[in-house]
Amino acid sequence: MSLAQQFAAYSQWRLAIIAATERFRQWLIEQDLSDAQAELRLSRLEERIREDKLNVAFVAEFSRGKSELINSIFFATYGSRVLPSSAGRTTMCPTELLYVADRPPAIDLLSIQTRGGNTSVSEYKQSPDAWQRILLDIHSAKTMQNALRQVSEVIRVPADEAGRLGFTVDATEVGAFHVGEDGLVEIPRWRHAIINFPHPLLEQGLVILDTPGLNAIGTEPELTLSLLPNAHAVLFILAADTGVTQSDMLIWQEHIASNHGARGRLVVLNKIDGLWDELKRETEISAEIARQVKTCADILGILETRVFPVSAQKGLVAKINQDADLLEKSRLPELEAALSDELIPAKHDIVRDDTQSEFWEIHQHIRGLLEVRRANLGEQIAELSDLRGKNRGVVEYMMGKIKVEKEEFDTGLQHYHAVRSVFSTLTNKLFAHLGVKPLRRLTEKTRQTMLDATFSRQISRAIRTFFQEVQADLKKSNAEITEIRNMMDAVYKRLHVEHGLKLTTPVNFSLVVYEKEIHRLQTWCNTHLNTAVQFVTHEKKNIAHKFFEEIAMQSQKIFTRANWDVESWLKIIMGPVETQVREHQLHLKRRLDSIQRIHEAADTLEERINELGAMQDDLQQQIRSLDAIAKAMQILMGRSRNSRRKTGDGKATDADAPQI
Ligand SMILES: Nc1nc2c(ncn2[C@@H]2O[C@H](COP(=O)(O)OP(=O)(O)OP(=O)(O)O)[C@@H](O)[C@H]2O)c(=O)[nH]1
Ligand SMILES: [Mg+2]
Repeated sequence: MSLAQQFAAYSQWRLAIIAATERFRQWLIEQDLSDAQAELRLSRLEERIREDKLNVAFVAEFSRGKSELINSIFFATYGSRVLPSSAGRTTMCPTELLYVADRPPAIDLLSIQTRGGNTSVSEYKQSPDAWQRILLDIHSAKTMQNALRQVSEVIRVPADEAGRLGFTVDATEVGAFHVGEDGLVEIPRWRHAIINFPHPLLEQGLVILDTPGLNAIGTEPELTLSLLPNAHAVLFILAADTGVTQSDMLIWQEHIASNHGARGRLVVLNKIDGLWDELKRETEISAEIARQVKTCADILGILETRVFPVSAQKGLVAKINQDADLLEKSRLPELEAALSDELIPAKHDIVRDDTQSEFWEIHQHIRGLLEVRRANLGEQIAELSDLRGKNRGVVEYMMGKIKVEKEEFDTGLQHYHAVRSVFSTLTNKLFAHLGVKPLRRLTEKTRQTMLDATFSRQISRAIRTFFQEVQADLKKSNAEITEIRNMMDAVYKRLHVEHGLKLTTPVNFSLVVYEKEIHRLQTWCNTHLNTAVQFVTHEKKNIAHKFFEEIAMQSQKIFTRANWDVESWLKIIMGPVETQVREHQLHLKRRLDSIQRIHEAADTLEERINELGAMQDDLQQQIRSLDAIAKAMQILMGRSRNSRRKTGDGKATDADAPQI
């Protein structure tokens, strides 16, 4: 299957998941089982799945053929080059291609001058006014090409201005910018471009990131810290005519190989058409290509199977001219197949994990609730059935027994209320360490220290202290999480043993993933920021300060997500206790009611037993419909596992949906 076909199949699957989630949401409302929280979680899940994006980044030194490769993989059907591709530096700024339906087709451009301030690209994304918009006429290839040529625009500025904007001006350093004969430095006109384009794959959530060569990647922290590590696939492109150069190696080491754990890294050896030679036999050419692939793999320290030799240019020509032989020779289809094998399973994983944590949790909670109701009803029917043929004295005895039970439970509840208050004290303590506000205060303090610093080591120390405090806060938060969990474990046990409530063990939770993310930021900081700080010039201090702003923003993002996770975990461990306590209270009240009415001869025993029997039938029916909904979702999830197996991914079955 081609990438487009696989993506379409995936999109259908995604729609089916959304439909199943929606059915579940409606059913909960109809059955009067929904609450505000479940409602919110399910509608958020639907929204997230619907709007979920899949990011593919193309990274390489300039002129390796990134833009041409994007044209050939995604835009051949337009009959010509959509992105500009030419010799020398072409793409001057990071360019995202995506589609958002409520915006017109356009290219939005952010001026390079914005680098002078402290605002990051992702913050600018929230304020559309900061961008210049050029509308795209998608029916005219010519006007589109003209508009897209903007990504290649440059301006000439004095060297100190270039420095202020974060460009390294140096005649000797690899990837640095040079002062021309006119005393000026040529720099990109734009800092970032976003192309909104109604292409079928982009409409389905694909986001393509085209990047400029080395000097631009290094100077825009957002690329290194956020866009590249978060991409679901990164294609690193080399060219057969240049081999692996020193600057290729720098990009590889700094931006791709160092991203441990990141999946979907593919290496492309482009321009293999340069090796085609009519005077050589096919086998000789293939051997030469294989030799180059091996050399690249050896130098980069990866498996040969991860290097894909292609000719982007011939692939594009072949697709436009519908020349099947040339397409095969370009080897583009092999790369496309590998790309979809990386992307689609990654996408399935994301949707499945998300569904797992929302749909299945709510399902299990409701399932548990219905089970409790069923058990309670059964118990009540058995209790009343036992009274058949018994005299008033026995009824009175039973009534007394239930009253005692109810009193005991009410006394037990006092303990539970005390626990609730400890729970809120502990969560307040937790949020005092993990909250975004305390982090902001710490950031502000660090920023001020950096501004006041006279020596580079003061800046380094401020950064080190910042990370130490952030890590310490996470550590303390983790300890508090353990304390809360242990307390809840004791509460679960007590309610289970003393009152028969069906509570097993509270789910575990930890902040380890976030600690790792902070650690990654710190590593980046040590390699980039502290080295920049080694030079004590005024500009370097400025750059250090700007980079720090980026770190501050990234940490804030990490903390915001951590807070979100903690909040939902707290609800997950507290929720079942609250529901079950409420159900048990109701159950005791109903038992007492029934027996009182029988005692007062307001109801006959048989009438009451029959009534409860009918309620039991309704409940059975409710459980059956819930199981049917869950079964349908499980089949959908299974479909994702099967398609993963097809791709040969051994981890396919490790996150199965819970058994029902
Ligand atoms: N022979 C040959 N040339 C190619 C191939 N792919 C790209 N090129 C040429 O290489 C040059 C650079 O291609 P681009 O697509 O602009 O490269 P890029 O990596 O996007 O470069 P920047 O935008 O400058 O970072 C252009 O002249 C392309 O025509 C290929 O497969 N074979
Ligand atoms: Mg380019």
